Amino acid sequence: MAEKKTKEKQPEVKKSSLPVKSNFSEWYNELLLMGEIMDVRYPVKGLYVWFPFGFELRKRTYAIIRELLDKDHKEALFPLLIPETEFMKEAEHIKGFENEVYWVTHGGQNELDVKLALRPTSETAIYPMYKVWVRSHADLPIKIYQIVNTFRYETKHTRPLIRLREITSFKEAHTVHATWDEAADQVKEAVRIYQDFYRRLAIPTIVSKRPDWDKFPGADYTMAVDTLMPDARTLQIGTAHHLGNNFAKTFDIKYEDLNGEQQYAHQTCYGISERSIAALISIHGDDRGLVFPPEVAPVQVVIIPVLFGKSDEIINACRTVADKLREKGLRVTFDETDERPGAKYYRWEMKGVPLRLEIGPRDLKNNVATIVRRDNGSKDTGLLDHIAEEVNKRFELIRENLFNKAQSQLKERMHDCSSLDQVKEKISAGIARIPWCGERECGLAMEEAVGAGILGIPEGEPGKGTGNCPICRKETKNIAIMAKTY
Ligand code: A5A
Ligand code: ZN
Repeated sequence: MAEKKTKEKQPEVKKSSLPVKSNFSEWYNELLLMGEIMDVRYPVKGLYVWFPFGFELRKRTYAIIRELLDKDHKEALFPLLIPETEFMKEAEHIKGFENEVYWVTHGGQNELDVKLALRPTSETAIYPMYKVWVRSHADLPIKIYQIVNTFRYETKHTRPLIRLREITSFKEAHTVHATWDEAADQVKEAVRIYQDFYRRLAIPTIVSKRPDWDKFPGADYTMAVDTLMPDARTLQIGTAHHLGNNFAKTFDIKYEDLNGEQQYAHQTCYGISERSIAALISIHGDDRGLVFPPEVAPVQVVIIPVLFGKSDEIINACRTVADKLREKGLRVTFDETDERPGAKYYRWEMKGVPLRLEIGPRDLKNNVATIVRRDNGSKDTGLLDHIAEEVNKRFELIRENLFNKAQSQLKERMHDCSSLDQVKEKISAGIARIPWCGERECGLAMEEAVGAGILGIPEGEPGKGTGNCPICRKETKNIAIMAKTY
């Protein structure tokens, strides 16, 4: 009752209120609220609240990254507060983060002797401990990750899930190796893990080596995973950094090698955040709301009785189907509310439920359910006797369709260019590829000229192209990708 009243008073929360996806920014913000992912009304800029439904999506998404990492990483947990003395050790790292750090200066009324940073990332919390933990080559490699909140005083426009001041779902891994080459292999492995992760979310990715001026502060180099958002801007959804022995030197992380000599260790770190969920929502969602791959959908199947008059028979059939599916471990909602079917369809479509099962008198007579796919709207029937198989078969199709659709959209919006004018034109709708000699001055001039960033040279492609650098005209085999970025 109460709900009905508010609905009448606030017509903007009605059916027509989700903006079309082509108005991406409005669509995104409204969908987070209507889909009950995030509440953006928390009274601190850049901080948002996970609704229970959104949190469940987060839980399922992060279960995948945990599963992938747990194969050969250990999960741990380090403190949120970092003493200024540790934080200030690595010069490049400080330079990169000093304008983004929140400081704790007081305990109650007392001013602290040593200020404490809220971690913007945890190198300086973890590496003092690695100094203690690493003794000999036999202790290596170490591969540890944690999933925590981190704080960054972002000055660019904040956006829910995309640019946060409290990143609530920061998965950071920190590894220690004997040699530089082993660390380099780990960076490759990290990128592979992230690609597997995003493949499970049906999100296509572009992997590239960031230009030197855009690498992680304190790293030798940075590999980045990006995806293309509907508004034609790319979003960096993961990074893996080769830290060389830069941090080992400042934090004195050494091991005794086989010859009994002390050596500096080599390190990597790699991270993802809830941007993964921003990408998931943005890439798959449509004008009707959320669309989820079955693996992460909080509700995987909704069952809706189609009743003409009161029918215990249909209700019972729906219950039996729900039980059968739940027995197979599926997440099922049987919507028994007395709303009209149309209103129910609308609600569960908004929530991204991959399959809707309708059971009416005719279905029951034929011993089938009508099955409607959320991803493409297709409608057919499945035998009640084999309902779990029918459902799982369609889950597979949905997963593939979502990925293929997203992948072909990405390909369609990726253009080979030979001049900066062409780049300028193409990046308003997507991603541009253009020869680049690889020199810093040329790269910066290219960014300046088109008003967009160089993501980097795509993985596996150095030396694969041919053309002339648009700035110095030198012939080059390297191709850079350029895009407007978040
Ligand atoms: N220690 C390493 C792993 C690190 O901090 N790397 S990073 O700065 O690149 O962050 C890892 C990932 O977190 C980024 O690739 C980006 O996807 C995400 N991220 C960074 N800042 C963010 C912010 N303010 N809000 C949401 N996600 C963010
Ligand atoms: Zn050049």
